[in-house]
Order: sequence, then structure tokens, then C-alpha cells
Amino acid sequence: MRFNAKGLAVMLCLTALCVFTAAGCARNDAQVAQTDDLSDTYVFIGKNIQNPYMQSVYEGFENACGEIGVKALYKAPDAITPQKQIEIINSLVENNAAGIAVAANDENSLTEALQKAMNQGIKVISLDSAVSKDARLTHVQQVNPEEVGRELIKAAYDLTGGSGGIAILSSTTQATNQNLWIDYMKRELEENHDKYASMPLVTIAYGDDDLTKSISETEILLKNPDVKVIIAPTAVGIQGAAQAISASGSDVKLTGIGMSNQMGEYIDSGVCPVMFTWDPVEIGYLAGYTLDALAKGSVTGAAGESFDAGNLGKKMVSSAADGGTEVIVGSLTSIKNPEFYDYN
Ligand code: RAM
Repeated sequence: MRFNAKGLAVMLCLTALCVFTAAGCARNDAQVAQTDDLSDTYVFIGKNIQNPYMQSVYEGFENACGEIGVKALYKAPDAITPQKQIEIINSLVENNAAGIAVAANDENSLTEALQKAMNQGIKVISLDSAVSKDARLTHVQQVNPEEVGRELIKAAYDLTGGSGGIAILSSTTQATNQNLWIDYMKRELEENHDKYASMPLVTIAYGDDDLTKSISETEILLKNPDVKVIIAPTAVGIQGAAQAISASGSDVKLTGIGMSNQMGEYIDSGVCPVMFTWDPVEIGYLAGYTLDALAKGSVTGAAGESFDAGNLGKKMVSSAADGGTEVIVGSLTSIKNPEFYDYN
């Protein structure tokens, strides 16, 4: 997708309005009255409460629940740890939640708690960042993860002319989604060794989806003379990296995955001439409908099944790379500034 300056500005304003509204409406743990009985409630567990991306996911989840006619609840830890998510799951099991959709802070640590939930009849799915296949009925996958990893390396190649080291600024060491994208980035590099011979992966840093840490980790990366491009496959990380690069005046280039309302000025300035995105609201929306299809028994989470997902139409459950199943939300969108990025 290409935008001229006016088109980009209009799109960014609209997106900013949507996301601002989302952040304003999203209820957090502290604002939601605790009830003992959640048997009429679908719960979204985010990675961390202050993450604007997670708040947008919840906006879609809440919209779907409103259409379906069930209650929605948003829970997330203050810090991005699996331990806190386990505590949340355990309390939801005690309160007999009707369904749980979790963006996992670790692929395996949540398994025992989620299996206990499923054994009790609670419908469990992951979204955004998967739990292991044995801990879920299916996974709501934003876009094809292989495409994400490979496209990010191709963008870095275009930005460096194929010459200069790559640093990745990720979220946490345990994040299933970021680690999967990084695996595909490595595969793209290894399988096309000649093309990328002068573009090695120098290092991977972790900003923990915390803006302050993402900025300080980027400042460290900018001191490394081998780093010519930073790939940040996290909405919080790419924003922190953009701020740090802008403040330093460095000519290191940035790409990654971000929210357009947060990244417009850096796309315009050429700090981040190309980035990739999708709609987090749709992920939450599809998760709400997926939980409902499971709760009503119209699907079990097996590959080949399909169900009605509100305004997203009919959605299909398919096989996932980890041996479980997934429902794919949509496709990867690129946002480019043609003044600084004029490849494809
Ligand atoms: C962050 C989170 C989330 C990821 C987005 C792109 O907000 O890490 O899991 O999908 O970035």
C-alpha cells in the first residue's frame, strides 16, 4: 500500500481517532467490578495493561461480545510476565468464566492453568501470541507469521542496500509471536545466504514492551557501529526505537511492526521509511466470535471447521505450524514513505 503525504495524513488522523477512542474506552482490571460469577463473561487477558496495542485488541473483543450479547472483561498484568497471567487464569477458573482469550507472555508456562480451565469446561483460545497447542482449542493469528518474518528482512535489505548489520529490538525473550517472527527472519537470512552476505544479524535486544526500556535498549544499539538497521517487531518497541533514533540524529534506519497513529511522524521524517501493520481491533473482534462459536458448540477448534464471525464473515479453522490449529485474521499491510523507500 502506498500513500501520498495527504492520504497518509488523513489515514493517520482516522487511525489516531480510533485508537484514542479505544484507549479511552478500554476498562482495566482495577476499573472492573469483581464478581464471583463470570459464567456469562468472555475474558481477554492481554500481555500488559498499559500497552495501547492490547487496549485496541480489547476494543474489538468488547465490540464482538456486545454484538453477541455476552459480557466482556479485560485483564492484564502490570508487567509483562507469565506468572501474573497464571494468577489471572487461576482466578478466572475459580469464578467460572465462560471463555478466555489470552495473548501469552510465554508459550508453555500457562499450560497447566489453561488445561485446568478447559477441564472445567471453560473455552480457551490464544490470540496474538500463542500458547502451546495442548493449552488451547485454537489460536487467533493476526497474519501469516512466515510472511511477517521474511518481509521484515526484505525491507531491511532495501533500506541498507544489502550492506550493513541488522539489530532486532524485540519485546521479551519469551514472547511466542515475536520469537516466531524472529525464527522466520533467521530462515530468510539463512536460505538466501548470498543475497544477505553483507547484512548479518548482529544482535537481538529486548525492550519488554516497555517504552522506556525500548528507548534505552535502542540507545545501546546505536553505539554499535556494525548496526545499520533496526527491526522492531513490536508496536511498543518500534515507537521507542523511533524516538531514540530521532533524538540521537543517527542515520540508522528502522523498520518493524507498529501502529500507524504512533509512527506517522517517523515515517514522514524518514527515520522509519517502511513498516508493517494490521488491525488489532479485528484480532480482538475475531477472538470474541471464536470463543462464542466454541461456547455454542458450532466448532470444536479442529482444522476444516468454519463459523460466522460477525462483520468479518465466515472464518475457517486451519492447521497451524505448531501442530495445533489457528484462525487467521487478515493480511500484512505495509506503510511506506516513497520519498525514502521506493522499492516495491
Ligand atoms: C506489541 C505486542 C504484541 C504485538 C504487537 C505488534 O504491542 O508485543 O504482541 O503483536 O506489538
